Amino acid sequence: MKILGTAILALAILAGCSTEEPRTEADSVTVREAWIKSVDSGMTSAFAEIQNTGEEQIRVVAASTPASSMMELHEIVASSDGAMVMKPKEGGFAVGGDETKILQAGGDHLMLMDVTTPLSPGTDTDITLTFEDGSSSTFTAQVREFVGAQENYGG
Ligand SMILES: [Cu+2]
Repeated sequence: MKILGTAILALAILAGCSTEEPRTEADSVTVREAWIKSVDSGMTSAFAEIQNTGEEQIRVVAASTPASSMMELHEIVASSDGAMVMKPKEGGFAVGGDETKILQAGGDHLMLMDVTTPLSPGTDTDITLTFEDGSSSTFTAQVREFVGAQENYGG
């Protein structure tokens, strides 16, 4: 048992000294300016700046928050009758190496589909983004009052 313990310790030291740590997509991501439109229930949108500090493209494939039972990644497109509607973005949000993707009103955004806890201005809540490689990153988003353009929900 003594010998086995020593072997495991040696392996642990070797692993710790490695300079080739596998880098996940989450390791490359910094999220800034995250906020959510205040709402008591139903649907609302969240926005943020997703910076990719790595050289490889990353891709956000899912999002979640304790404040909503379901979350989607949305884009805004023109429907057949010319109205701007939002819908789930196929393939999620790709962010190129050394690029920043800005999620903002009128463009790509995170959608809370079923708010279960009232989101009041001045409070904040966590949002977790999951990336294509399975890694994830959690950040805090401020809840703010927003009286700008309201998106239509298509479908
Ligand atoms: Cu939406």
